[in-house]
Amino acid sequence: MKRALAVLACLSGMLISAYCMAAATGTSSKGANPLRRDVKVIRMKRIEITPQKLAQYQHAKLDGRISHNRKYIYFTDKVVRLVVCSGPANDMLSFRIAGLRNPTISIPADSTLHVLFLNTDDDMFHNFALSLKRAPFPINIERQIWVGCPGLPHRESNQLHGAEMTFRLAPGRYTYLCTMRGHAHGGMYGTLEVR
Ligand SMILES: [Cu+2]
Repeated sequence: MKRALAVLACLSGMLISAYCMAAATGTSSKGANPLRRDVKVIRMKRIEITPQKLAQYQHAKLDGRISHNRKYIYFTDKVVRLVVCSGPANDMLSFRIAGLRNPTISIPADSTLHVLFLNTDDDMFHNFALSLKRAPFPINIERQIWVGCPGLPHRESNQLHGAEMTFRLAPGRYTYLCTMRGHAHGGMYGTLEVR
């Protein structure tokens, strides 16, 4: 009897720890989603701009420091502004930030992150989203693993579609990505570090 009780206690302990682990990694549908805990969306607004305005945004002063190898942008201010565009025609499944391809962005803890995402592509929908998941990404991205703007239409002759987003993030390592089918899988993602 004692042995049976011990086995039972051991089994229930295993079940409880398995449940706790699933909750922590967000694999349980009942557990809290860590993404909701770590990423707060303060503001999200769709905008439309003219191509003339695009050049202004793209050449706006960058407060961050670009590394010599042009792979990182390091911010020290508590207010961070990023202008993020979809890649050029010969590299559509990528982002451009301050002219860099999918750079790693590093921002301080307790900062407010303003992202202006602009779809500069002329034939594909793209979006900008944040996730706790890391590459490699599957072709179809589950809705519950990201927060960000919906897919924005490609540019028209005199109009570009964009979204202004403001986030507050817990310290950690995030991925910014495009969640359109096959895009992150094809390389449309980068790292965002909150240190
Ligand atoms: Cu995309």
